Formats: sequence, C-alpha cells, structure tokens
Amino acid sequence: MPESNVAEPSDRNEGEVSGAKVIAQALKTQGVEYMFGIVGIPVTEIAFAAQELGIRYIGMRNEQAACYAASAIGYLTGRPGVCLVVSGPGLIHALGGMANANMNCWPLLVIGGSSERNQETMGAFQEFPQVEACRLYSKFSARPASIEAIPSVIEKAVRSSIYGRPGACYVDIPADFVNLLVNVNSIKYTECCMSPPVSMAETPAVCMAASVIRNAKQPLLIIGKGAAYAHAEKNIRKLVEQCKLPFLPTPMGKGVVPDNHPNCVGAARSRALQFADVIVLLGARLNWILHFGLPPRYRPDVKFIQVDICAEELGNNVRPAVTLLGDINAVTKQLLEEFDKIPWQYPPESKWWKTLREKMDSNEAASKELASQKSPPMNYYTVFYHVQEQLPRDGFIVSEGANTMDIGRTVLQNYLPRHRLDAGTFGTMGVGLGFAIAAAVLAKDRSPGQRVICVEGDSAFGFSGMEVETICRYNLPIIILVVNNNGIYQGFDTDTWNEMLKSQDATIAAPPACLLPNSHYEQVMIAFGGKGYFVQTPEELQKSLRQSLADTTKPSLINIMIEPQATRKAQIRGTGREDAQETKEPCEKEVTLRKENTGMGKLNSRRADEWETVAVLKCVYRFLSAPPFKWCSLILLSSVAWT
Ligand SMILES: Cc1ncc(C[n+]2csc(CCOP(=O)(O)OP(=O)(O)O)c2C)c(N)n1
Ligand SMILES: [Mg+2]
Repeated sequence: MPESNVAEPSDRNEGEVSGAKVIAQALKTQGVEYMFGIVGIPVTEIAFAAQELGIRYIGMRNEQAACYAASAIGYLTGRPGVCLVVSGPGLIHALGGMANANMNCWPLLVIGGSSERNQETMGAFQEFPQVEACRLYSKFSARPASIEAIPSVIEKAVRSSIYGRPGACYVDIPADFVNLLVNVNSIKYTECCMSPPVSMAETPAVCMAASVIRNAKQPLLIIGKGAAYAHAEKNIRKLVEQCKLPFLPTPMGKGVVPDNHPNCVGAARSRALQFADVIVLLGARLNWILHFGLPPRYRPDVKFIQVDICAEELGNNVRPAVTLLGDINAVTKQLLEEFDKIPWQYPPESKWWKTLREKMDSNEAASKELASQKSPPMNYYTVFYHVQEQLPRDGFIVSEGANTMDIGRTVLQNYLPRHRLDAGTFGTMGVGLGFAIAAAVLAKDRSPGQRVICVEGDSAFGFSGMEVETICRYNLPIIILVVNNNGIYQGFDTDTWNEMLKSQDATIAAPPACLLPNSHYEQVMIAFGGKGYFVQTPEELQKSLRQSLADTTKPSLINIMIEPQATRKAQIRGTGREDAQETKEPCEKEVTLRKENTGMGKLNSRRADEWETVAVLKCVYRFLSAPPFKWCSLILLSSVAWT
C-alpha cells in the first residue's frame, strides 16, 4: 500500500482547503444530492467531505451496484447521482454501471480516485489508464489539471450528463489531489449548470407529422422511456385521449400513460406492431426491443414518425417518414397544438381498434387461465397474478431476470411514470438491488411510505445479492421477491438434480443453466435482520405479501418456489406460437430468433432446441430412473451434457 499523504488536521489552516472538500463543494454546488460508492484509498475523504455538506452517502458492497444505483437516481430525478470509486479495480467494476447508464441514456457521474501523478507509469498502487478506459462508456471523461480546475470540470461533467441525450460522465481524481491543501481563495466554484435547454421541432415537420397521423388507417403511438425521462406524461396522455389513439409502452415507458388506460394495447403488442401503418415513436429507439422497425415484425410500408432528443438517432434502421428533433414533452405539445388548430380523432369504431381489442381479450383470457392454476408448484402467471392483486398503485416496480422479467412485465401494472426500472436496453442482470436501493432512498426523502417491490429471477438476484446487507444497514423497507425456478430460464427439482450428480461431477453433468435447487435465499435477508419468507403455495404467497406490505419498518425477501420447468411457451397451452409471442415484451430468446439474419441465429436456435431436448429428456429420465432402466437413463443424461 502506498504511504498516505494525509495532512494532519492540526496542519490545516483556516485559509486552506483540501482537494476532497473542493470536490464535495463542487458537487454540492451542482445540485448533487446522492452519492453511492465504496471507499478506500484514495477516495475515503471525499465521502466524508460530501457527508459534511449534507450529500447523502450510501456505501454499497460492489461498485457495479453502486453505479446502477447512482444512474437510477439520474433517471428518476433528472440530475445525476454520483458513484464514488477507488482506483483500478474499483473503477473497472463501475464500468458495467457506466455502460448500462449510457445505453439507457441516463445521467450519471462517476468520480474515480486514481494513482498519484508522480508515480504514473511506475506501477503505482492500482494504476490504470482510467480516463482512457471510461471514454468508451461515457459522454465525457476527463481529469482536472489542478485542484483549481475541479469545479469547472465537475460542472462540465454534470452538464454533459443531462444536456442533449443524457448519459454517463467520468471525472478522474489523482490521489495526490485528495488531501492536498490549497488556498481557499484560489478556488472559484462554477455556478450550478442550468437545466437543459428545451428544444422544439421545426414547424413544417410538425405539420407534416400531424398530416401523416390524420391520414393513418392503423395508427400506433409507441411510448419509450425517453418520454418518461422528459416528464411528457401530461401531454402524451392528452394526445392519446384527444386523438383517441392506441398506444404501446416500451418496458420502461410503462406508466407514462397508465397500463390500465383503455387505449393501451400492450396485450396485443405483436399485432399492433405488425399491422400499424403509421407509428409515432415518442422517445423510443428502433433497437432490438422494437425489433429494429423491420419486417416481418412490421409492415414493409409502415411510416415512422420519430420524435427524439438526439439527432443521430433519427433514421437509425429505417427511413422515417417524418423526423421531429426535440424534447419529447415540447414536441408532443407542438403536435397537440396542430390538433387543436384542426381537431381530429381516430375513429373509435374502426376495424383497427376492433382487431386490437379482440387480440387483447384473447391474450388476457389466456393469461388469466394460467394464473388460475392453484395447485403447487406455482407457475409465473399465478405468482404475478397474486402480486398484482396486492401491489400498491404508487409503488416502484424494479425487475430483472429472463422469464421473470418478461412475464412479470405483462402482468404487473404501472400506473405512474418513472416507476418501473428493469434490465433495460442493455439487458443487464444485476441492476435490480441497486435500482431498488436508489428508489427506496428517494422515496424515503421525497414520498415516505411509498414502497419498492423488487421482482428478481433467482439468477438475477445472485448478481448483487450481498446488497441485501446495504438494504438492511440503511433500513430501507424494500420487498424483494425472488421467483425461484432453480435456474437461468429453467432449472431442475432436487430429485432430478441429485440423480444427475450421482454419475458424474457437477461440472460435467449439471446443465449450465442450473442453479442449486431449493436455495433458501430468504435466509440472506434474515441474516442481516430483515424478514424472510419461503413460499410454495398461492396462500403462503398472499400471506407473506400482506405481511411484508404491512411492515413499513423492515425490508423483506419472499423466496417464491415455482415449477422449475415452467416457461411461457409451455404455459400457453393449446395456442399457437404467435399467441405466445403476443403476450410478451421482447426477451432474450426472442431476440436470438430475430438474429437469424446476422448468423447468430443458428447458434442461438440450436441452444433453444437443446433446452427443449433437456426438458423432454428429463421426463424420459424420470420414467427410466426406476430400476432396471437406471443405467440407461444415466447414459442418456451424460449424452445431453456432452451435446
Ligand atoms: C450481466 C449479465 N450476465 C448474464 C446475462 C445473461 N442472462 C440473461 S437472463 C439471465 C438470468 C435469467 O435467470 P433468472 O434471473 O433466474 O430468471 P428466470 O428466467 O429463470 O425467471 C442471465 C444470466 C445477462 N443478461 N447479463
Ligand atoms: Mg430463474
């Protein structure tokens, strides 16, 4: 460890200030309220200095989770949260969070300590080219040239994180800056950067967009998380209701207009996308989540009207009919003004509405039927049906996992904007607990009593599971639901697992997606003083949810055991593949199917086939596991492990 260059408090002179204090004051001046991180050389003093100024510091257990939490603050408040990390490995752990924030277009400021300047290239403690490393994952990455330059660099980083398309920014602080004392008068704090300027679209483009919408036979609005970030909920709802247009939220666009609004066609997603002739994209990108805007998931002649804050986004993957560059809220208002000038409504009795409603009704009926399955082991739909029944309307829903997140999204309703946080554009597992912590910290400060429900797949939970200690340490009454199928997408029950391991070592015999069956994740919560529940039946689930919601003083974790082989496809009995797709938002499996054109498809569809093979073989195995077929079945399973 390097020798510390800490100045003794007695050395400090009234007229001097340390680098750590300058950083904290600069952050405070820029309106930063929350800092997440892990301390160590050389950043500990920065955390202390921040706390002294009233910036809330939340110490996490991994920099990735700290960074996810800070980025969620950015999305929820419109001002960046700070993630404070040590040099080298600390910063490298934070890169995951920076990339995730950047992909989601969420403001974030990472402050990384780095090795002392005079030891550069000498193999200093945790030396790493940090400014360079962050460039790929951020909008702005810089090291101030001196302590005096810190305030202006921090102002630029905060400003860059929220202006234009929001994203991650990085400021590097060499260790020798942290405790260096400089004359107070030499520091000039740059004023708090102004709120981002609101840009509006060109008037002729707005007129043209209104005219394209008016002439649409089968229109559709798609509401993205850009619309949520822009606080465009009032104007978008007005547009939906005034023009009587069907709308479809993207995963984090849910709640901008409530999911239970009669014009929400989320339950007929595939049909809406496939047959719409005019689609207005409000802060939603034509990336994998929206199948790139291309056939066969869309009509070849569909007209896109793209509304986005970022000029470079316009024209990605398709040639739009109209582009409206500007703030989503302001542009929606411009569109409303057009429709005020010449009022227009899409006819509610149209064939388009009829076909969408039919599809929604049949899909909702299919989900309901699945949810009605009472006997354990439960399936995903039964679980989410009971969760939805008790979910507080103003609660934050945080979710991650594959089936857990995809199916959960179709059942769990959002009624308010910016109240859903999930794996997002980057499909990142491990974000859940960090996001939940950020939401709970905010709720505690701004709307006490508001709950955070964190719906985790058992694999997803494992990525940041130790943040349960953070949750307990700060006593955040988060409710974590672990939907436990003993695996990634699917797992096996204890008997099958034990049988499998009899013949061979787990490293050969255990399918890679398996996790230890019957794991008692609730014990993690109990270990740190929260409440833990292990539930296997709908009644146990209902009871534990009731108790968790009633207790506003403690966090809880409900470990919900479900059928390890439950899948969406298998659950939609008696309906075709198209119906199965209809009820879902895109999930990883679906994306792999869509990758066929890129050459990735073959590999991925082979893996999907393998999973089906494993499921079939498991049934065969059960049948054969009774003597005298036992040896045959073991040979069979070994061959699966090798394919
Ligand atoms: C950081 C990261 N690592 C790995 C993956 C690949 N992956 C996608 S979903 C998933 C976990 C799915 O399992 P689980 O959370 O248990 O949900 P389930 O589908 O079983 O309900 C993983 C590991 C990822 N998306 N992100
Ligand atoms: Mg799982």
